[in-house]
Amino acid sequence: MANLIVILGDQLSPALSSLRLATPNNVILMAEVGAEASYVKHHKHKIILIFSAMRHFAAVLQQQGVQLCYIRYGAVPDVYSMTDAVRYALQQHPEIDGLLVTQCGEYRLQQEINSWQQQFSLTLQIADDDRFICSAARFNARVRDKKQLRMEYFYRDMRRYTGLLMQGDTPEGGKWNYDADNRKACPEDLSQIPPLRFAPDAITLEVIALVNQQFAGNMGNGDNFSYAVTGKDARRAFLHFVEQQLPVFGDYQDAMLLEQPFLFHSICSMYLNCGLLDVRWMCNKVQQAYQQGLVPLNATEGFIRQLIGWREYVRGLYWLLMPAYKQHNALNAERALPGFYWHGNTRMRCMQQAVQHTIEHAYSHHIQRLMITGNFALLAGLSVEQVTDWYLAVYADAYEWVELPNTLGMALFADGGVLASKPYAASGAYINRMSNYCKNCAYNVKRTTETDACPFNALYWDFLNRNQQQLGANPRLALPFANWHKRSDNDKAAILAKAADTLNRLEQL
Ligand code: DLZ
Ligand code: SF4
Repeated sequence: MANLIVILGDQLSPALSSLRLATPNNVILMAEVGAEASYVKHHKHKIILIFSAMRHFAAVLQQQGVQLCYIRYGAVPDVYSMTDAVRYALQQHPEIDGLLVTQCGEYRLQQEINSWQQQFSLTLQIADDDRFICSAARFNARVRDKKQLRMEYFYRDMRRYTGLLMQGDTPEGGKWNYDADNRKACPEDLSQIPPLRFAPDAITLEVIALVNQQFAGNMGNGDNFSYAVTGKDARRAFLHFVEQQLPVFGDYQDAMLLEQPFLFHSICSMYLNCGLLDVRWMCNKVQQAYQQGLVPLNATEGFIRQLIGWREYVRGLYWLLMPAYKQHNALNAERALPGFYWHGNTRMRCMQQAVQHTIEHAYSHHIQRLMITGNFALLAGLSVEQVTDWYLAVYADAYEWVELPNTLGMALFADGGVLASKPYAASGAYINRMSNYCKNCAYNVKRTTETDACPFNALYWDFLNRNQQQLGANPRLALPFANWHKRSDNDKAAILAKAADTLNRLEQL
């Protein structure tokens, strides 16, 4: 059988399941297409990363002598979508009598792929994406019949399944989870150890020029792109993280410091999610570093948990619950996304920093995403659709399988508690504890109703008050609700008035 094997922009792994099935008469199709580059307004660095990594990956395939059909952005006039690209490739290769694709990471595009069988009257084979450790069948069997799908038990199962950080049946060090040791605020004089960056080569420079021109209005400046675009460089970046940053990463993984966008974070999610890194290889490297005494257990366990626990868990949930999952809006959040999510011009220092880092790097770390931009969106009741589209667009590591559960479920609680047992709502006090932003802010984090009061404070109480019906019975919110009810009527009225005023003036914050 002569298959057309379609490799997508986030499937850049030499051991991809569809490539393992390739035979010499197969043709491989890769395409930079308008539809995928613009279904949300992607950050320039995200497009550059994907296009440049695709071109580097294609160059290696070509060296290996495979038959390759590579469509560069704008090179073939009638090709706008992946479907158009397949039609074009079939015209060029009439000998093709089958289509082969590794399962895609987004429901939207998978639906388009599923239509190809009928559209082109060819057999279509979808190969499992076994770059993930937990198959859909395994995930569904694990969570079936459980009323509440919680990560912790899934994670323990994955530890046993992979044998990572296990001594026989017991977890390394006696505990499954060392998160309690991972929440330290950063001393202000602690300097980040920056991740490894790479000067763009000729291929990347060409892509930068293309993206600067064709996507001029998108977020970011292509000229300061310096991420890895090959598997080899991505592995170098990750080993640098393991040796230099990981020993400190655990302690300060939730901390935020002014003008230090990366602290000790690996930023390797963008490489892993487009296929340049392999999750099993990464976990083994981290475990080896621990066994050699180079990295403490809290950092090792915390990192491995993100990879084999959280990452696999959100992916399983996404495929289990789509397409209905995307429609959830449990807290009826409909307010328009304020402009500062795109330009970063706001006097709220925390927000300004999180958005500025995003504009500069198509990256901000998990606490900036969850507790600053996500928390603000939750408290202000910003439109679930607009917020999820924003996250999908602006982060270089964002594909819907990972972005949607993290945003809609974790940050916005729009799934009503499928993913998280309580909303991650916090006032300015949390941000003040975990960062030095508040000291450098025009607003006063200790105040709630005064002119210079931190906007997060009144919005926090307003959030609880307006969602009492949905959240009032949640045992994990009993204390905050009790604190709200203890307040005098006058206090409550003043706070709610301040919140209403804040919500009316979002663009001026
Ligand atoms: C995100 C993205 C972008 C920007 N461009 C392309 C592209 O031109 N060609 C392609 O094959 N894939 C691209 N992608 C990734 C897809 O949109 C989609 O997010 C993933 O394939 C989902 O698994
Ligand atoms: Fe953010 Fe409020 Fe702190 Fe300013 S005072 S940085 S707005 S939490």
